[in-house]
Amino acid sequence: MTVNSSGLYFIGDIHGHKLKLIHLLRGAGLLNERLRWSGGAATLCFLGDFVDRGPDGIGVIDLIMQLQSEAVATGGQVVAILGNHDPLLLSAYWFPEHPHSVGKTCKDVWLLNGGKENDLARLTAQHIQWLQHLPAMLLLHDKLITHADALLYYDYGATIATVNQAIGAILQTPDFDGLMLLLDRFTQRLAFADARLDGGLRAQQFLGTYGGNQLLHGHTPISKMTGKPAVFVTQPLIYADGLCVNLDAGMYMGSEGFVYEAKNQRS
Ligand SMILES: [Mn+2]
Repeated sequence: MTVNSSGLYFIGDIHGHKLKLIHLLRGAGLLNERLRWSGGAATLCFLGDFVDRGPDGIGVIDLIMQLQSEAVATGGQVVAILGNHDPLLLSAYWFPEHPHSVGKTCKDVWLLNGGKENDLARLTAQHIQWLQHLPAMLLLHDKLITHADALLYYDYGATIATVNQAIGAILQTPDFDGLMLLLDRFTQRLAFADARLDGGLRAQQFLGTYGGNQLLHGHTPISKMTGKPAVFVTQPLIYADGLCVNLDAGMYMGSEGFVYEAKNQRS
């Protein structure tokens, strides 16, 4: 596939599946055979959840960091936002033995959620700093980007800048209680789902608060919304009267994933 040099591309939750990621990027023309950025001036956005469940979360982060610096050189841009598994890994790194809930430490909870010892062992100061500075939400052209299909962002502010500042402060401190509360709030999902009577209205209000004409998110594997097994999920799920786009293919559940090219809807 030839890359659209002014294109806007998205990839959802990768969860350590680096080989699938390479395959996706190669297929979209965003990565060449030497595994270097070939996206020219295109924009590529990752929706968080780089680690846990799959085999090589640190490898995924390394590749994204590499693409970020290479893309700049050709006028492109690679951006990434914070998932919930990314701060979950940090909680296991900073507070491994700290009690989380009855009889469980932070590290226990991370392991129960697919944490990989191999990722924890390879986590460097550079990775930590990168994770600590990921924005929780972004506006790219006319698209609002979050990891989660959840209202938790309201708890941190009414603008993108205040939300990113508040969540960034928790990770940069790091603030144990704030981190536990953030991870707890990140268990929310399906806030805008068609299964809810008020899903569309909530999506409208969410976009009204933060901006953008469509919300692109990950976090909830599409198969959990449609019942279709993840191995058959090859495209995004557009729902809530077209206001929401779910980009979580469920790569850890067996999907090969997909690259989504957003069309600008400027009128
Ligand atoms: Mn996820």
